[in-house]
Amino acid sequence: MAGPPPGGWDVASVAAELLACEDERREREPFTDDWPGLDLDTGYEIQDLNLQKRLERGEKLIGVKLGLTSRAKQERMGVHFPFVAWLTDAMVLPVGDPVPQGKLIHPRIEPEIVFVMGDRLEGPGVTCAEAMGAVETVWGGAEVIDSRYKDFRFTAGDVSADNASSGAFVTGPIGLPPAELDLALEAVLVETNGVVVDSATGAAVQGHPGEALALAANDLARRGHAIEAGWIVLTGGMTDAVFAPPGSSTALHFTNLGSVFLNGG
Ligand code: 0L1
Ligand code: MG
Repeated sequence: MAGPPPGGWDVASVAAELLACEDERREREPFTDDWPGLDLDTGYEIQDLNLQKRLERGEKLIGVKLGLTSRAKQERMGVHFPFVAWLTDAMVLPVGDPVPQGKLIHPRIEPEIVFVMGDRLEGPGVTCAEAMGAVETVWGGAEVIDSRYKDFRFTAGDVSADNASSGAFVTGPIGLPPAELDLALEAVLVETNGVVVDSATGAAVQGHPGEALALAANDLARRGHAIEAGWIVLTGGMTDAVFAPPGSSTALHFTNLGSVFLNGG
């Protein structure tokens, strides 16, 4: 932790406030407005504390997600390095369900390459090739992000504390072994209300989504964790996220991994 927190905030009170904002669908200003010392590692402490609370209330840990692994995301959010957050079963959106507007504040949708792990992966020192060797299947996915911060305004500390704007996610119809894909070239078209508004390939994610997976394993090792067999890993938004208000429709069309459709409810 970088310096004593002013304004009465500390790891425990920020964690409690963020979970309350999530439960009450309440947005707020970033904590770093008052507590500039809330850095990435302090954010991770807050994230870990809230993971414990999520588990205590019955959620199951099912994997991890990366945030800000693409240049498109980094430039839009003004935070220029990637980081890791937790996925629980409460974040799974059943295929065909609409964006859960009743649970989220201001949802946005982003396309992701998603891994299901066949083997445990433990850093430090994991390379892209080692990481890909531990992957069982690759999927296209949609993450429905939601920030507890007004207008998605945050620093690295704020957003890591906020579990990387976690909301919900859904995976597409086709899972393939990694050897059957050239992931750097796997493309996605982002279609909103019938108009293609963005596109990218897997190379947008750290040059190759396997690099993001390696980064996650190495970052988690620093925090005393491994990526477990069977876990789901969201490797980070390939493009900027699109708004998903009620009445909207979003389709993410992957080259080989099928299409993911989400209506705004
Ligand atoms: O709100 C955000 O955009 C931060 C989380 C980033 C998620 C991602 O890059 O996949
Ligand atoms: Mg994401």
